[in-house]
Amino acid sequence: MELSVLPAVVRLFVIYGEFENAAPFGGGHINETFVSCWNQAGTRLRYIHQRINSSIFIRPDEIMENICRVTDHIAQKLITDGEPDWSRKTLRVIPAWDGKPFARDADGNWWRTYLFIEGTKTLEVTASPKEARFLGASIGNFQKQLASLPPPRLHDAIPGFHDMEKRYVRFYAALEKDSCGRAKEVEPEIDFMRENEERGSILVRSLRDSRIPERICHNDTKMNNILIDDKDGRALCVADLDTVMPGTSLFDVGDLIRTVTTRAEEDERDLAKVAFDLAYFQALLDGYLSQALEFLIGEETALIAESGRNITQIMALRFLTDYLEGDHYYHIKRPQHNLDRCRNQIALIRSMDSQWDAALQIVERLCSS
Ligand code: ADP
Ligand code: GN1
Ligand code: MG
Repeated sequence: MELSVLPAVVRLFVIYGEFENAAPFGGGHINETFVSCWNQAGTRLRYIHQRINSSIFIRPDEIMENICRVTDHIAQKLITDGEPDWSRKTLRVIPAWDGKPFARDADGNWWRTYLFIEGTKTLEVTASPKEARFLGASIGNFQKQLASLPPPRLHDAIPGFHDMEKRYVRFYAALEKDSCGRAKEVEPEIDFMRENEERGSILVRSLRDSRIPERICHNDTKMNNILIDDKDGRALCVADLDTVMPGTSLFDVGDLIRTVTTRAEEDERDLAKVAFDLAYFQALLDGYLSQALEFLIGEETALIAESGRNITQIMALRFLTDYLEGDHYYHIKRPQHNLDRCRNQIALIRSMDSQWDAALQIVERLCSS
């Protein structure tokens, strides 16, 4: 995208002051994110602008309706609870001049704007169990806050997003087509996917059969979607709300386990570094359950360890599918980036498997205390 469009784009939104500059920001795989600086009567303020990836989110208007409902609800709760820092603890949507929570540029691209939450950072890896605990607590709290969102049901931002069975259908179609001739390079990964297919559908089957309840969840709780307060290292605000929709609490705890329990980044190529760490697992769940145990049912807690393995598997499958299809979905920075990510996730599952009984015992202990 041409950066020269930014001055016109940022002026589509209701922002007071003189626009100074704008630049790319953050490292998400899906949207394009920018930060702009404004001079507001002598004070410098910043905003986040995102070009919504409308080939992935085909109804950006519905996404923004979900996000407004969710952020307004959380803001109301924080204010009612007397939280002075409420405007940093939830994203705040800035409307466009027509009052809508999005705007379209001259080329038809969809844009949105948020207040920039100052004094925060995001993590690509966790450096201590304490950080893991904060991250877990923030998602438990997010789910708790949204448990009281009044009807109607949120829109399905991406139907079947964590539906392993549907993801396998697409994987097999990509394999059959093999449009880039890459299948022959990835036989061990394909074998892994086949071997784990049956086990992988446990979450989606449990949800479909109503053995676990539908709840509003975030669906993309990897740790760089959580803003950390520079001041005290606590998880301050849950960001990247595109995928907030009905699902199971286990999708969120599973994605946290996937990203928080290893010191390696998701695309680390040295697989010896990709290790599941029980101390971080315990701290993460201790934080999560400090908020969530009051509403989770036994059928959910029984699947917590499995959820980490499950969401790691669905990511491995999606990275591999994208690699086979020619890297259309995730932003990549090198030719085999998606394959590296897939191998990394498989390595993480193997490491989880090697410590499985200990992980189950941790969950059992935390849930009974
Ligand atoms: P993507 O969907 O591409 O992952 P995100 O919504 O996660 O995009 O945004 C990308 C990054 O921008 C985040 O990881 C975070 O670092 C930063 N970010 C997003 N929203 C804000 C905000 N309101 N204030 C400060 N930083 C933000
Ligand atoms: C994407 O948007 P981002 O980068 O936070 C993806 C997630 C994956 C993640 C893997 C809408 O998240 O599902 O877990 O990459 N989001 C979407 O890093 O597909
Ligand atoms: Mg993100």
